[in-house]
Amino acid sequence: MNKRNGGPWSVEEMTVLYDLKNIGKSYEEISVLLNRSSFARRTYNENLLQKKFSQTDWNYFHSQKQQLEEITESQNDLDIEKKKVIQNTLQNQERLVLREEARIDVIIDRVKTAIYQLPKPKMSDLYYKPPSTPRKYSSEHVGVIISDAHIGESYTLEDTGGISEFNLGIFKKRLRILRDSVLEIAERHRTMYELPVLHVFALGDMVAGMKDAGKWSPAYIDLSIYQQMFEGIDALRDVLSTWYTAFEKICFYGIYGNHGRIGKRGNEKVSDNWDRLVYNYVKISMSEYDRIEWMIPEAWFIQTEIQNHTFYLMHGDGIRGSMGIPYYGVEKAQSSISGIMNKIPDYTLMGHFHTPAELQTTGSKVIMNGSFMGGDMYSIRDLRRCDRAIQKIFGIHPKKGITWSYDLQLEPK
Ligand SMILES: [Mn+2]
Repeated sequence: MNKRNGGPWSVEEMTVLYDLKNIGKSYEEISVLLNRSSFARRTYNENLLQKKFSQTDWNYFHSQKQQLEEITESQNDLDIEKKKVIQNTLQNQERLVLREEARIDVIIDRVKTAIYQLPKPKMSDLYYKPPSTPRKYSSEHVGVIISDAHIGESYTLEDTGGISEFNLGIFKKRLRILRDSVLEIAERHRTMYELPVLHVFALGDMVAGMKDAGKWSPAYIDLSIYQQMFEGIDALRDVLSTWYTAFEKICFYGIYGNHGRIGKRGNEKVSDNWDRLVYNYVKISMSEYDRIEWMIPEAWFIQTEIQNHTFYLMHGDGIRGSMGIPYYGVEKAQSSISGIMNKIPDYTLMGHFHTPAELQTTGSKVIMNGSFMGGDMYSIRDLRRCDRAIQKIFGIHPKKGITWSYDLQLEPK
């Protein structure tokens, strides 16, 4: 057997040597026993054993051994303590999990109990029952905005790269669609309640304007201002006389826009305006229509009560902004107007921006009209916007104010 010789003796080797010698074994017997032992780590012969036994301070060895045993013992105690702690922790965790599960069970039980305790809904209550006799609904007024017709403006599909076109013929076609749509909407709503009064809010820019009066390009105006004016008169008389047959009363509000000004900005009074001329001409020429009320002020706005609600009407020019509809500017203008008028109008109606929109502001609502043109040279090229040709119509309830509203498409797809 080839074993490592030398190296320090283990406690076990030393102990066996000492004990066997003590009970009177010879070195020869001891060497046989040690060589066979499982912990043998060298070749034991008589000389080696004798030398080891005689040279060892056995008292010192035993005291060292005892100390070592004590240390081992306390180490074992520590390990046992650790194991106990780990075991306890695991047991605690198991208890916590169990407790949580129990809590959830209790909650589920309570919810279940609460649900069972709820009175069951009677199925009969859940069905809609139509009234046996038709319900009566209070009557409403109708409001329609006519603005931004821009009669006289003209551009072709070639001009706009196939996006949009406009001319007098297209205006007249769209006007007929507006005229008939108002009657159709009224007809639908009359199956529910009465609509005795129509409010026509003409909010300006009936005419495209004089070639030199504004920043607009004269290249896209193909009618003289005189022709624009008479086409505008003709258009308004057409729609008003038709609607006159369908409503008990018509209230006409005429607000002028910026395109109708006579001469460059600031040269004349703002009230000297081709739009206002159109409105007044229509009023005079329709004097026998005695169920039409006319409001055509010199000022650029009207504030009036309709169905117990305050309406502020304006064209909308002068509201500064960039890139299309200045929503913030509109809201700010609305709040400034409320300050001037000492009253917050329930509704502010305006045109000018050619984009239909409804904007809720503090305590008020702004309704913006579309135009007859849809996208024009300016909006398409400079604002990169092409709205559809749209005018607004809505219902006005005496208690609820504006109830419904529609965007009337003047060029249905
Ligand atoms: Mn305008």
